Amino acid sequence: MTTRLSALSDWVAEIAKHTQPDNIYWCQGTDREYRDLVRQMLESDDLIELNQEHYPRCYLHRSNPTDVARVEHLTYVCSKSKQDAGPNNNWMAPKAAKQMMQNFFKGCMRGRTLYVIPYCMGPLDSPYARCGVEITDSAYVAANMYLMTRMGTDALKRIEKDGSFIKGVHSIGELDPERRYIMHFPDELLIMSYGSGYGGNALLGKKCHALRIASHQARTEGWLAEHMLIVGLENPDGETHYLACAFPSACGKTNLAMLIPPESLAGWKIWTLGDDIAWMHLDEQGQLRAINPEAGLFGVVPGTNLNTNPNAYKMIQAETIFTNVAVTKENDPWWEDKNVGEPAVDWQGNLYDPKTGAAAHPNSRFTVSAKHNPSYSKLAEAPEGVPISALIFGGRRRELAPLIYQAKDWAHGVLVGASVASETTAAATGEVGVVRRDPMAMKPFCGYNFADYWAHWLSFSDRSGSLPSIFHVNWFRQDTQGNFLWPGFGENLRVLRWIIERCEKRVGAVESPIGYLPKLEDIDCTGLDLNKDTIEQLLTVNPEQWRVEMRHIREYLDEFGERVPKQLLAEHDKIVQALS
Ligand code: GTP
Ligand code: SPV
Ligand code: MN
Repeated sequence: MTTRLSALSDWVAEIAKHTQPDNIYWCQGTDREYRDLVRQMLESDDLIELNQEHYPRCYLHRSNPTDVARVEHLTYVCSKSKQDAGPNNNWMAPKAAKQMMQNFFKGCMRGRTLYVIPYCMGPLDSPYARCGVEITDSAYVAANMYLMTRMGTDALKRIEKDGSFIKGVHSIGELDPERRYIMHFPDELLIMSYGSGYGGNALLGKKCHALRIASHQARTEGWLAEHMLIVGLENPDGETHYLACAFPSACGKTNLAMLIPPESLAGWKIWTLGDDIAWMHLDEQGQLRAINPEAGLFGVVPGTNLNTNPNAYKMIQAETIFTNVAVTKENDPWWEDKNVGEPAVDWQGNLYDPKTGAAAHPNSRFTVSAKHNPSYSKLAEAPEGVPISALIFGGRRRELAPLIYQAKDWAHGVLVGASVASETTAAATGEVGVVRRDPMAMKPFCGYNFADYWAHWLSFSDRSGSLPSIFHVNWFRQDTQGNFLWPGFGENLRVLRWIIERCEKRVGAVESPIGYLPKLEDIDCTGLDLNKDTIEQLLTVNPEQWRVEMRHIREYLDEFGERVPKQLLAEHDKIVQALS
């Protein structure tokens, strides 16, 4: 196969000439092709067959032990000027960055196959969808892109029709952490990734295209590309509200997108649209609408069990690629808090020894097509997307942030988003558990200067009078012993219900300096083992702690200098005043 689009065939030829692969293969996106890829990877030991009786068509991939997460310190946004990338990004001059990458790529595919992967982010017939082509020398990447995107012949047809596409060049290289870089060239709509085979570093349609490059495009074109899940909540009367929620990596998006209502809320139904990325546009009526650019999930495995996330647990019983989990004696995949079986061999392939730490890597992941999600929404394929009633920001904060509060208006909501802070997780290499600022959960993913990004967010109120309400949640408050105060998971629907009632103006609230809080009696806690003190604690704003927090937020905003929108600082001042 090849293409009649010369911009594409010329580019593939140019990359092939430079990287010198033995073969070139154009992915068609058929099931048969996927099975061939799997067969090859089983032969080359890139995949290990799991117990096919218990886990049909499930495989295990063990990545290089130095290559188990995103590498934020090696990820760069190479815009023309450093200021355009902003203090939130690493920056290198485009020419120097490209030169360095060209040196890495020279001859790197000798002895390997070059896969050409045309893909479409979003439903193929959606005006909001955008296409790209990833060139890679990794069969694992090709197989994952098959499960996670609309890739192959149909995407290629759309690319030929559009005449344009995002270029992504990827090689696993030597998997040497010293020769590993993830480079973005927003002005050329180009991504170059070398030296990692892992998730967000290597599946270029995901974070590199659908967030970093897309956020840059979204700014110039007037839309939003966000690190958000999209979920539909259908009440017992059959009315559905759609929410888009931004939580940092490994902070609960997949879980919330697939949650199962608790018994006390029987009659509610939850529909998943997306679990990681939302592209949102204003329609002609000024309604914000969202599509999920992805078609599959690359989700955190540890913690998934029949209590926390039964939908996900069932979804990954078949047709799933597991990366870096442990295995049992029976060759079933195993992970911490699976609550079934015992680990025999750890994620690195060694006999499991509890002294060496977790059996599954804390950032072990499953890859699975969204079609296998029992709660997958039919509207996930709707070209026009779904109308969003509320936007929710959240972080992992053991103290300070209450369970839920509502921003007073859009501009305040933008400040709430810009102020998100969260404890770091295993999703990126580096220390775990330290609080860091992660505005809109986009710290690792915004493809341009955050100051300009906040201005872009603020500008939406000039364009629509019916924007969604904005909320902030925190499922992760802890007591002094380190126990979570809130049960979380399915029980989070109790909080989401209050959010919907607020959107429908059916419930009141208590005004506080930081926003509107629920009255205690308005969060239904029937059937929860939660005493009144705890719920009070979860819904309390401590002015002393918040004054300190506001100081930290201001210091953070000041890192962006003159470029920070005055309106955002004015919102900040208002809260400081209300707290004093
Ligand atoms: P990325 O895929 O990295 O963007 O992450 P995500 O936001 O989709 O995170 P995910 O839903 O996979 O959750 C990651 C971790 O948070 C898992 O270990 C979950 O068990 C845990 N978690 C999710 N929701 C809750 C919750 O409501 N309460 C508590 N205590 N933990 C949760
Ligand atoms: C994240 O880290 O936010 C992820 C996983 O969703 S990865 O695709 O590796 O970025
Ligand atoms: Mn993510």
